[in-house]
Amino acid sequence: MDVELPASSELEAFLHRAESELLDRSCEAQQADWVFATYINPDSEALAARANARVIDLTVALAKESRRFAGVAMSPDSARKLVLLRQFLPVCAPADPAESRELTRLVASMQGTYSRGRYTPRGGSDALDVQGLSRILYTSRDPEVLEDAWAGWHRVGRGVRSEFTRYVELANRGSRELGFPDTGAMWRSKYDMDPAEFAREVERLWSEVRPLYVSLHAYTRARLRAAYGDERVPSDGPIPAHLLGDMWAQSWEKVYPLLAPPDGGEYFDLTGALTERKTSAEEMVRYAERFFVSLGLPPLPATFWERSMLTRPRDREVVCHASAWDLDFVDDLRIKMCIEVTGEDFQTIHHELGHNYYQRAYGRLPFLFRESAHDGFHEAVGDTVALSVTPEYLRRIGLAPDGARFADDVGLLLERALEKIAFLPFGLAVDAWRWQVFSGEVGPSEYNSSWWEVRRRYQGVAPGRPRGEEEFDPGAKYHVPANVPYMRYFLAHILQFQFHRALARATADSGPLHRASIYGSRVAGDRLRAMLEMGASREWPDALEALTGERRMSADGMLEYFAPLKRWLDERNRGVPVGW
Ligand code: X8Z
Ligand code: ZN
Repeated sequence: MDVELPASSELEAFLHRAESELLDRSCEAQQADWVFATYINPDSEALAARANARVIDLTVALAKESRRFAGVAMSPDSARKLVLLRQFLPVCAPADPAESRELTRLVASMQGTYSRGRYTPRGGSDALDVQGLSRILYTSRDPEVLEDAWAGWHRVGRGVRSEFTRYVELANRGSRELGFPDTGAMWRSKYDMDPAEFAREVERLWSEVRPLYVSLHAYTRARLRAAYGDERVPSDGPIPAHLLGDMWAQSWEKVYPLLAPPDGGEYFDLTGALTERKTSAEEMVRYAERFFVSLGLPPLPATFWERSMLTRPRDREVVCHASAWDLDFVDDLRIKMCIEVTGEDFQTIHHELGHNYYQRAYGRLPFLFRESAHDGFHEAVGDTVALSVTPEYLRRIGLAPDGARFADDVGLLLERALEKIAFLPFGLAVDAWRWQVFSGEVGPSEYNSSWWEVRRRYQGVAPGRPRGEEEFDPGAKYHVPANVPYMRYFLAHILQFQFHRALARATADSGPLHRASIYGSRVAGDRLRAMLEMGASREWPDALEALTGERRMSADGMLEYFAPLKRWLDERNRGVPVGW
């Protein structure tokens, strides 16, 4: 017996309704999330949870309903929209409304717990949040002080563990109802390829850059051993995670002074230059905006300046972790950050505006296309621009005086590598761990041991002292309690160099990549815009091609950028143990 298929006009009508309802509910959820993130209290938490549950319920219902169009003749756009509808959610909830509400409540509550985390360092009098404790991690060189601040912050994970355990259960139930084996598989299905193939793709990219990481790791370990002593840093084992200048040992540029090549020239102190000028948070954002404008993109709307949260309010609890928003999915752009006047935040601001410029570029497309090509693209845009914040650029815009002394090439590259290359295995480890958790390969009784096992395997780092199962160290990294997938940042770190190389070459800059800046280049701006304006309307290889002419993600740009450093490191590492 033939089953009659719905007409394609019925599909068009369905998509039209789906997009309009999703836009409506998503705006409501964005508004509730914004209020929650900038004013944490039990009411804003409950409202955000409720609004998010409404988006999830609607999306899950629509995704299920869409199954009846399988086999219907349709346009490429409609086919693409059906794919995107199934991938729309960062987390699926079970059909049971009580369970979907419970799930979104858990996510809001875990975020609140994380944001309220405080610890008073030994001998101190003030309870510090993650920013304050992080400052200790990158300013102190006393290993006891470092370990105290590190362990103090990581206590926040304990309060996340039980909610996380239940969240895994509910999220998996929701993913299975939509036909995915588990939530990790659902996350891996968002890359226009088979989920298993995506996992292999990630391993391929990692294998291309791993030799560079291993060289950097060996050099760093040897220098930290010289600074902190043989009893604190092993000659051939993992590096203690609290000695790398960052709470999660994810980026190591803060320990550059301990690692700087002798006679490598001074590293320009951007933090010092900004502080000396008494640069305000808003002025920091203006610098980044001017960069985007120099590429031919429009200035930010007036509402951006009226509605953004640029600094930490004194009178209430907020989510300080930086993020970029588009509340109406058109041009109600905002960032939310607790900006400090540092070179690091100068870069993060470029990162966030990259999100805003992407959002605005795709804001006129049909709703389901208002996304990046894949989530790694979203994370890569602002970082690509920030790679053009070179010494020469800082001089051009007058932030560095004419006579400023900069590190030589090796110094510049080493600092960048400590930020970008060191990050790669951390970017992998967070979701390598979560994928195991969602698949059930790792159960709650091994959450913490498996976390350190994965971090040791990829990063070659270890906690200063053994960590038991009473701790929950993944819960001390924002994206875990906040339910934000993390593989996007690994991909973005590779992609930004691929983008940077293509844009630098498009401007006919044939010099070394680390000296290239696209500032002021309309040619680069047009290329970038061509990709941004596509949003998610096409599969990501099409978007990649629009910017780079290539259809495969490749680490070649990154390897070319760091090639002189790799040679230098390998010379330094002669006679030094490599690996862990
Ligand atoms: O979370 C972020 C951005 C917001 S999407 C500030 N990043 C990751 C992190 O902080 O862990 C940027 C780099 C990696
Ligand atoms: Zn981001």
